Amino acid sequence: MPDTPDDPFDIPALDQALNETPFSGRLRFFPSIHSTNTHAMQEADAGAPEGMVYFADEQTAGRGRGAHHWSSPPGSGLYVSVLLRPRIPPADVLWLSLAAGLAVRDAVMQVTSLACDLRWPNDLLFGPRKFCGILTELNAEVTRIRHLVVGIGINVHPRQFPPELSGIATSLHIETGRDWPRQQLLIALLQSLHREVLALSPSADANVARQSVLDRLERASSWVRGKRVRVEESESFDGVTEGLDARGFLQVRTPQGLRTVFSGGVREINNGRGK
Ligand code: BT5
Repeated sequence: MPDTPDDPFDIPALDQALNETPFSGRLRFFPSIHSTNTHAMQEADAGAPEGMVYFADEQTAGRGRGAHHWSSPPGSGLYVSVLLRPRIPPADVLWLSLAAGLAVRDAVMQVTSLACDLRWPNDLLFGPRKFCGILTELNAEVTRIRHLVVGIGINVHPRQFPPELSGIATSLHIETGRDWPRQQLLIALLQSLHREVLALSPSADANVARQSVLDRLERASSWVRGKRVRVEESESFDGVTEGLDARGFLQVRTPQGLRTVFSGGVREINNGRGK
């Protein structure tokens, strides 16, 4: 994209800014890579330590959930994957995934002063358009997580999107009319993520941290309550969102009763049609 600004990363300065987090000394930058998540999962399998951060200027095969693609052109976004080895049961991973969304929201607010919306579990939007997606991938036994990779893609500089995304995607530039340095966003994001992960760790008071995640999502997200949605799981259904349960799952009121969304994508319904 010719109108993308020059916005390089200064790795030593980044490292210095993160010196009070476990990410210091563990930053790996790639001018171009297939997918930072794929790479992080491979490195994790090979024994890379917790706190490794893999980020790239461009992804040639950026991935979303399932078989979805994540558009990751050079110089225009943050594409970052963080390797964690949390000592929590796999059933509790949703908390980290929800907290990652809150961490991005907090970072964007710190840097741009803009408050964005959150669509369960962790899409970040301005109005109906998404500017950040998070892909959390896991390698686990039934009771133990071997490793977890939290992959975050943020559209920072794009002025426009290809036709297939223009109706559903936005960027920080489009929302504010100016460019924001990726370096500053990445620092704020990793600091914020560190705080969230620490709060949810077994040594902290996880119940307090979980309640805080629930409370902040209730306040920040227009999707948690009172939104007419279509849930696309193995069998799709429509209803109105009715808060999160004690495990962090979205509740949807349907004519057949209250249903829990476990894995599906959630879309708003307007005039009876999914959008
Ligand atoms: C996500 O998937 O939203 C998770 C995206 C995670 C991307 C990060 S980047 C760093 C790390 N490395 C990776 O390879 N991935 C992670 P999902 O909810 O499935 O949304 C994907 C859908 O969003 C696509 O099917 C498109 O419709 C749309 N989309 C694709 N690229 C987009 C973009 N740049 N901005 C907004 N929407 C996009």
